[in-house]
Amino acid sequence: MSKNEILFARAQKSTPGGVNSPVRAFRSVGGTPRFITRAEGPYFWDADDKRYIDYIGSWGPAIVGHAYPEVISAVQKAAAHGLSFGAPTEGEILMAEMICKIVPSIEQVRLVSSGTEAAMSALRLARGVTGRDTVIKFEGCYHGHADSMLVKAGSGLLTFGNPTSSGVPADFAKHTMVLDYNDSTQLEEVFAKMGSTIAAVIVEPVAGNMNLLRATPEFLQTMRRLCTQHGAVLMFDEVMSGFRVALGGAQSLYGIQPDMTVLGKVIGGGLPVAAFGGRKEYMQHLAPLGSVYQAGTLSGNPVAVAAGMATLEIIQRPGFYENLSTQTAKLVDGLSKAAAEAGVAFCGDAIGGMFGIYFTEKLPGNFAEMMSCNKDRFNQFFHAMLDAGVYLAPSAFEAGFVSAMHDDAVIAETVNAARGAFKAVH
Ligand code: HOZ
Repeated sequence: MSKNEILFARAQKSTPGGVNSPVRAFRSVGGTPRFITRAEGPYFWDADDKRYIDYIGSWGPAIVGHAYPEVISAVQKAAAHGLSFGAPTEGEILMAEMICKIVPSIEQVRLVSSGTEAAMSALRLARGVTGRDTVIKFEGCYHGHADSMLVKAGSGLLTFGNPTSSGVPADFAKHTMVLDYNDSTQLEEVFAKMGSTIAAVIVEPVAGNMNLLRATPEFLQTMRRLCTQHGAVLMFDEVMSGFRVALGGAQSLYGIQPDMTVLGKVIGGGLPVAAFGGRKEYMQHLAPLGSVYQAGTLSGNPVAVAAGMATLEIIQRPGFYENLSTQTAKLVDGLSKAAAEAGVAFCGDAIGGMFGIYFTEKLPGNFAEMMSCNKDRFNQFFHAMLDAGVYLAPSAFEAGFVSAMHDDAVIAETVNAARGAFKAVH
């Protein structure tokens, strides 16, 4: 038995499924999860000391590469001064100022510890501000695991959501309406019928949880117009796309200002920081100023904020995003050519440091098209790549992430591995 297998067997005795977050268990692709012992730059190593080129980057945060010296030293320095105070620090002000500067639609921001917490709090605020209960989300978008977001479309248009998880009361799910991503007509119809009851529309403007899927500009523009017309809060969930597809997130690429934004991943630089923010007039409704309650013992944690600030400084250096985008595009290009050489139906997409690979002929434009990609072929490819030392997200429906440390040699090694891996795909 390999050390990974031994650890997995042991982990399952004390932890449900042996993991602390389901996708890590490899259920969708089969096989044994790798237990990671260390990481550096674009690589990590498993318990058997096998090295992998890492394309999940902790599901987004590792944008500057693993164990980046400046980030590590900021963490060490902060840790030496104490781990958590439960009282405010100047570092939190600096981070809030930095976020407001980078993302102009955010006039005020509150720091929390996870994307789930950020989205849940932001939705509560939207409901508190508008005095309305209904929230619209889109099939395939993920906004963390708060009860009201674990919901799938009900049958037929204008019906409310059904829970996707046991333990979510139907009474919670009934306040969430699930519509089709990139379907502006449907959104128009819903607003025409019930616009005055909608508290918020929450969307991943670049979706990263049904693989990578771009919103059409027209879809986001329609959403912006309808929310303004009907007094609903437009909320962009940029936990994945924030500081990832561009410094200013997807909203800067599309040129659309949401009322509120949910952030996570990159702003913590690998430690738990997330945030929600937006229009000051909305944010002023939060406790202690207003009646919408939200709090957290580890919110704005000094060590996590230090890691996040160091990361935010590095990504603002000249050329950072040009390099990241170029390398990500080279990867997708190289994979596409390798697939074509092997005669495998495949395509890919890249935005900034985020990419999607699809076992199908043409780029998927909506959830249904995404779901029709060939999952078996992805799984064969995934395992062949893993054997060759390349770690892709262990699911056909997760996006991939490139770091600033994925240089030409790393990309070439990946594409070379893919040439062999595509041969395993049938
Ligand atoms: N939320 C991530 C998938 N979209 C998984 C996070 C993790 O397992 O670390």
